Amino acid sequence: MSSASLTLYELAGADPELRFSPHCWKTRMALAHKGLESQRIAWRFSDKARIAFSRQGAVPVLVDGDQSISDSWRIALHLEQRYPERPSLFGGRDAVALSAFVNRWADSMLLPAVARVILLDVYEQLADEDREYFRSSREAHFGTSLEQLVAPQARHLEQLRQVLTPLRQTLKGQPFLAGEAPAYADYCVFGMFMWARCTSGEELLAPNDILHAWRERLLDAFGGLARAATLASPSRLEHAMSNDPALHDFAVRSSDKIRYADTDRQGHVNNAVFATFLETGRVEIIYDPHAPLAEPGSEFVIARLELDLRAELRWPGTVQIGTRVATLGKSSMTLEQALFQDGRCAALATTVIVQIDAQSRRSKPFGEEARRRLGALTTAADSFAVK
Ligand SMILES: N[C@@H](CCC(=O)N[C@@H](CS)C(=O)NCC(=O)O)C(=O)O
Repeated sequence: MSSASLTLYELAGADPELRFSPHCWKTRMALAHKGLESQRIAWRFSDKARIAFSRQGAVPVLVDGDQSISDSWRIALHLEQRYPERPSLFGGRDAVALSAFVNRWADSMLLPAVARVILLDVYEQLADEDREYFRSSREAHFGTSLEQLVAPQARHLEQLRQVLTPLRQTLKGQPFLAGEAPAYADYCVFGMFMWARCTSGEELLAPNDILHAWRERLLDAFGGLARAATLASPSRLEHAMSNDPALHDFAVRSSDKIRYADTDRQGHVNNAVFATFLETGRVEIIYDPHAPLAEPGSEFVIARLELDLRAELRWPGTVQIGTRVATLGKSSMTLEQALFQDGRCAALATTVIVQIDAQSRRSKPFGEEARRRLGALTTAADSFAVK
């Protein structure tokens, strides 16, 4: 039977070949299980209009002849019903309800647990036009920034491995969740692992984990279909795993719009403007109009500014500024700052600020209140030395 009439819309990253959606992977595996070929179309979050015909805004969307089906579960049911002569996707009628349970479990328990480990990596792989939407929608969903969400990564990895316990116990008695051969229940879970594999450098499973061997078997299934998947670009991964600080490492976070006028003949933000962005972050601490840090008769002056330019800032966009107190002396403090665009660290800076007497112009010790407030802005993160 020809299957040329099947078209699958799949979520893609900045690299159109990077197809990482967990739900789309369920459908990829389901199509392969049925031995069906499809035309695969890269889709991005900002491309809602292209799937408007499906009357909803998420992928996968499968177009089968004149029918369009959205939602990976509904697609699975459709494939089973439409192609009954091909291998059963569920392993028989009775297994449909149990597979539905596994799918719900994977979506409601496993997906959030994986998200807490990889969601910032996912963000790193997205096309620029998708980033703001992804960040704001996912941050609203989880009620915290992407950086904060994934911050206790070791703990989240531990929690994820706990969530996987019933799968491990099941696989002690059989090679696949569905039994002797893989079926849709396996693909529901495997989709989550493909999501991580395609976007993140994080290894979710220890090599001696029974699930590791199960995942290997599925990577090899259907001629190594999943193993051949395009993976995250090494440069983006490298960035995500670099030792650069992240915005969440800073106690004070601000942002500035990058203006066209900030760019120079080289088309990037001019280096002198970096210092102005840093100032935006510092004044949030020093010149809060409702609670000025300087006591009456006192002012702050900069004694030193060290700036390490690490990447370009580009118009249009927004720059995020992280600021923290590194050390607090008698009348001076050292601030550490970093600039970020789209999660990428563009500059590191260290500034020494001295409190002076407005009249005598000489240094003047901080009062108790200022010391308390500045003390609260230090972070446990390792200090960086600008070189
Ligand atoms: N229950 C749906 C979930 C589909 C879904 O959430 N897809 C994501 C990609 S992984 C999406 O397209 N989201 C659109 C959006 O967030 O606007 C399914 O199983 O297909």
